[in-house]
Amino acid sequence: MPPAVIGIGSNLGNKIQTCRQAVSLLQAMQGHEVLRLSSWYETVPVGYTDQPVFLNGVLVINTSETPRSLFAMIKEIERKLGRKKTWRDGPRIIDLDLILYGDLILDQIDLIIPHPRFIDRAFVLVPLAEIWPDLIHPVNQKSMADLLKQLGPVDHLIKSYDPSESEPKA
Ligand code: PH2
Ligand code: MG
Ligand code: MG
Repeated sequence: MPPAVIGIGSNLGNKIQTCRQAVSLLQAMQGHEVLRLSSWYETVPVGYTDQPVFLNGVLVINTSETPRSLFAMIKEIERKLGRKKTWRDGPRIIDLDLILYGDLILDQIDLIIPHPRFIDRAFVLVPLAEIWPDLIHPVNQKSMADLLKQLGPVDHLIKSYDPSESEPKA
């Protein structure tokens, strides 16, 4: 079963609650096992900036699904949690992105793996390097720790909740 990395983000509603619900639903998918979960980070919006701060984290699961069917399952979880269509990079109640799927390289019109922008995004690289620093990027062969170093100094990103905490800090 290849390990898949899923990026989780939310910047509308009760962010921590929705992110945790997403983890529960991902955990409950048949044929999956959660291997690692990062801390949750408050992050400034990248791209379209005039919107609330995000809560971001990443999860590693073992999957027995094909990349396509895993992708369909995470889109279904987004729908269940109330995701509505807005605009590109716009605000969302939940965003689940398939970042990596083992060392698979896939380039299709609606699904590109590895996620094409994640190595430029501290809100994915910081939590991923936290839980799996020596994971190798299948295209450029660099580790997550090295990719994070390459990104340079990271600010505007605050560790907010530990994955083991059931309730948010005051
Ligand atoms: N997601 C985006 C665009 N910008 N910025 C932050 N901080 N966190 C996100 O999850 C995020 C973003 C597109 O999915
Ligand atoms: Mg996204
Ligand atoms: Mg997305």
